[in-house]
Amino acid sequence: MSEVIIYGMPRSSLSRTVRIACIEKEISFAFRTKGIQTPGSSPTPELLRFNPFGKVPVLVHDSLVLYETAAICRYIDDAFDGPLLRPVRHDKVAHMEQWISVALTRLDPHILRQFVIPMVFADEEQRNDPGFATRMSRIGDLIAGDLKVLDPHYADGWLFGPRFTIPDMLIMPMIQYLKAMPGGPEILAEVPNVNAAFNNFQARHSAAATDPLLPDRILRSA
Ligand SMILES: N[C@@H](CCC(=O)N[C@@H](CS)C(=O)NCC(=O)O)C(=O)O
Repeated sequence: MSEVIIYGMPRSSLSRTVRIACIEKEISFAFRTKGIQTPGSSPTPELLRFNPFGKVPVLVHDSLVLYETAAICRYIDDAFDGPLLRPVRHDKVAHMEQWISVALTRLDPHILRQFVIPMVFADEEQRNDPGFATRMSRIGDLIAGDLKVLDPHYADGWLFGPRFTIPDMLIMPMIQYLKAMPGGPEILAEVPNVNAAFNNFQARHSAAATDPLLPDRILRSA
């Protein structure tokens, strides 16, 4: 069998999730960013060859080409020996699917698409628009509400107690971006279990090995 290749962008949260899954599964993989567009540009022909929607991450393994983060993570978990990235009991697996959906259809749009990305990429004119601060405050409130729902489920460590599973791998990288934004630490201060889980995440090898190393320049502009 050939090596797993992950195509992604260095600072893409979802690309990071699948890299974390590979590291936690203890498989060797190559992370390739060459030929992939920079954020905000049109998808490159190279990427469109693998994913007609022009998004990362993409996994290539032998003849398998796979896109969509949740599908990639499940494949990594099922196709290789190594620590399980999911719970064992069927009811818990069903709950894991629930949290994966929440992470991808609610937390990702709220935290990354509607809060972090506008904060980082807004130009001077957008920033001076009085509506900008109002929109950011409104979405900050939505995120705070989402995380309050999550918080009791992180009371025993990860979502499934001691086992670090796929939804944690989706959620924790989002929390890292949130924490780096103005207002983010205040939101996290209200959810101590999520905050403690994030501190545990940062201590993991998979987190350190995939850290987006956000430059001051980006953070200052946010
Ligand atoms: N539903 C997709 C979403 C993928 C996605 O939106 N990826 C972002 C990076 S986190 C991306 O490719 N952005 C680049 C672009 O839109 O040009 C998944 O779960 O993988």
